[in-house]
Parts: sequence; structure tokens; C-alpha cells
Amino acid sequence: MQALDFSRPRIMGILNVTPDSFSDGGRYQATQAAVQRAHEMIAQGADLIDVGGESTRPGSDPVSAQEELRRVEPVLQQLIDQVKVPVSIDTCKPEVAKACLELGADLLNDVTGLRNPQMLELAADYKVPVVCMHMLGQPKTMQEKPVYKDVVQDIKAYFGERLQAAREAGVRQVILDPGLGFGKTVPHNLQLLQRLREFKDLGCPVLVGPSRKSFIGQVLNLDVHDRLEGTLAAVALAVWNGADCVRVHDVKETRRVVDLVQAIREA
Ligand code: HH2
Repeated sequence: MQALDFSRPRIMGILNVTPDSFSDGGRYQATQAAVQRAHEMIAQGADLIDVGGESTRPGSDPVSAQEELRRVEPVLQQLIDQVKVPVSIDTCKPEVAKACLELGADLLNDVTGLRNPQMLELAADYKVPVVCMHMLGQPKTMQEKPVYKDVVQDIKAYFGERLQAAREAGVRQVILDPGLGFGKTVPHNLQLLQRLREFKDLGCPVLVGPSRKSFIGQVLNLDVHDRLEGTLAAVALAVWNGADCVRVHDVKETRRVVDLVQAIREA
């Protein structure tokens, strides 16, 4: 697999094959509904599809690798045959990652930030890029008073360590994601978006996932199904501030925003 091309900002469409994801849980549990949704997102302009079989919303309980695979495997099997865009697997479990790579998944999205060295070994063995997302603690407890000295500097220091480990393991491309909503207060999330460009110093593509997240709901006092404009504002600023990829549910609207911001950047 070649390194992914981030010569222009990319859109990663979210496909949650779960009963309990925070904004779309239960909608794409049936394989056909999930596959159809992936095709729809690609037609709307998604550059990548991210398939997930475990919710990591705040307070969620982990599911077994067996259950996660039962959810994602049939969807991946069809998608990998049918679509031309890269398909990623959103998992932190090496067993799940390996089975999906065997099926032909094109990249790994690890919300536990490559804490498990087996994820690095898999990315190196299968020669796939990997998203290293920062999370403080575990989903069950991560929102209980997260503390940083300086949220950007602390996360950069963490990335520096993981990048070193990734290089030593022979991983060819690491995409860095500060992990909006994963062990962060509202001000932390806002600062991460405001100062996103600082992550570019590390020399890797930067991905960000603001879609429908609770910091948007808290700033605007809006429920999860009413966060589209807030998400698009965050997407616009993220791309302006150097994001190479945005992970979103609402691909059609995001494509328009990203393309306009990019046109302004290039003008
Ligand atoms: N956010 C979620 C899940 N995976 N991966 C990356 N790289 N970055 C993110 O910000 C990110 C992620 C949570 O959102 P969602 O998939 O919509 O919800 P859930 O975890 O409830 O399935």
C-alpha cells in the first residue's frame, strides 16, 4: 500500500456498525444498510471510509473482539470488493485489526493512540498507514476531570514518543489526531482546534474528528441531532488551520465546506 495522499484535504466518512454509537447508533447495523451508506458517502465526496464496530463514546463499555468482528467483517468483505476509496478500520484491538487487514483494509485507526505495540507491528507487517489518536484514560472514565499542563504541548509530547516507536517498528505513515472529546474539557477541545497548526511541526498529516461532538453541543446548547452547523464551523477552521483530513458523519455538507476553504487557501 502506498502512503495516503494528503496533497489536498481529505474527508473520512464515518460508518458505525454499532447499536450504541452516540449519534448514529443502530442505523447501520444491518450489513446492507451499512454498505449502502458507504456508497452514499462516496457519491457525496468521501475520500476514505472508516468502519467501526465498537462505540468509544464517553462512558461506553468495551465489547469483545469476537463481537466487534461479527459486526464489521461482513461489511468490510463487501466494501473492499466494491469500493475504490481506502477503507479504514476503527479499532484498538490487534485481533480485530489483523482480521480486517487480512480482508484487505487499507489503514488502521487506533483511538488508543498506538499504546499497544502489536498495533505498530501489524501496521508495519501489512504496510498500511495508521491513525494515532490521543486519548487520556479510557472511554469509561475519560471525561472525569481531564487535566493537562498545556493540552497542545502535552499531546505533542505524547505523539513524539509514539512516532519514535512507530519509526522503530517500521511503520511507513502515521497520521496524528489530537482526539477531540477523548479526555478533554470543552476549553481543551476549543484550544485544540484553535491551535491545530502546532501539530504540523511533527511532520505528519493531521486528522481531526469534531463531528456532532458534545463540545459543540455544550457551546451552542444543542442536542446531538442539531450539531451540523457547529460541526461545519469546526471543519472549516480545522482545514484553515492545516487539517489534512476530517472525520465526519455528514459528508455532503462537509465536502462543500472543505472545497470552499481549500479554494480560499489557494486563492
Ligand atoms: N471519534 C470517534 C471514534 N473514532 N477516530 C478518530 N481517529 N478520531 C476521532 O475523533 C474519533 C474516532 C467517536 O465518534 P463516533 O464514531 O461518531 O462515535 P462512537 O464512538 O460512539 O461510535
